[in-house]
Amino acid sequence: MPQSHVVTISRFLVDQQRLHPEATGAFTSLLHDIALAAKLISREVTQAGLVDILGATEEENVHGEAVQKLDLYANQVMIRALDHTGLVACMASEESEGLIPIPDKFDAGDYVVIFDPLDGSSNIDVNVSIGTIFSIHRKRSEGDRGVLEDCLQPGRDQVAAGYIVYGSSTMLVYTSGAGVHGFTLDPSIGEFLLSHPLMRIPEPPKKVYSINEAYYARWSRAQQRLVTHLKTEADFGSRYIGSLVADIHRTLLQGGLFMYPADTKSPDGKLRLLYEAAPMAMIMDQAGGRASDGHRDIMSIEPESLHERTPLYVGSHEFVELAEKFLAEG
Ligand code: AFP
Repeated sequence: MPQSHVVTISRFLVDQQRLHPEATGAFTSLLHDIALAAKLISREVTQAGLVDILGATEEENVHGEAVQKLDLYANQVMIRALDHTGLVACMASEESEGLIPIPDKFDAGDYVVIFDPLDGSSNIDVNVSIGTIFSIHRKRSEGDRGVLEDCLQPGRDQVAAGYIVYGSSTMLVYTSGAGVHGFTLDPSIGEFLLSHPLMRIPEPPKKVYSINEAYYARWSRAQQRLVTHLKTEADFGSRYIGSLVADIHRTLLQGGLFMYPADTKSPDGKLRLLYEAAPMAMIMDQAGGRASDGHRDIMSIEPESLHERTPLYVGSHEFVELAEKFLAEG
């Protein structure tokens, strides 16, 4: 059916900016730069099967995981899209151990951008959806350039967060605190078009839990009881892709409960607070859902280090609360 009007992401961002007469346009430009990076990464991801770019490099990232070539490419694209704009104070990435400073030859700005350039990269070779996740804070230190402390802010202080899912189509989903909006990339014109304005997690939600159940034996008794309850008494179905952005995107669109709990092998869980859990928490929060580490709101956690991990329970409000109830009972 023909659309009565088409709204590009650029148009949408400018319209949003107009709602804030005090806005300088810096934030709009920053999101625009991220959308450009997303298009470049999307192009490579969709061509990955065509060119000889697949397969792991010799390098490992700071977590000792094999880094694949597309991760390095995506990391470079994000850094290069943002480092010279004069909008960013500093950056941090899953692929870099420390802070990524803005080179001295460029001006620095007020925003701190933390990202996972290509999450779920072990899925690249099998053509499963992967994604980029980003979290934006305002610099709070006094100096001209950002410092580590600027990155170590709780999720509730994010000014924006979002992800791009490279799936059967490429979608950019973001919030800047005024609802969650989704844009689908039209590859024929190279534009993100508004396809999902004001996204809300459905109510009532689909009863679906999402967890890597192969780790059952490593879970706490409470975690085991929770999953047993969901499938035997609460009549839930199950879906697990193993690619966070894709699992969260489904949960946002259909409702449900995504879990990556602590276990005996990973006592703090696997997922990273600053560039996985916190941005997804802001999105879910804005869409009417919730995110918790099982005991407290993800948005309230004060980070201590850049690559810190956290257990994660995210999705429909009532299901996250149910998980917390089971975990509190021990
Ligand atoms: P990779 O980047 O190594 O594929 O890890 C993806 C991820 O960080 C996240 O996207 C998934 O939700 C989670 O790991 C899957 O972990 P398991 O393989 O342990 O289920």
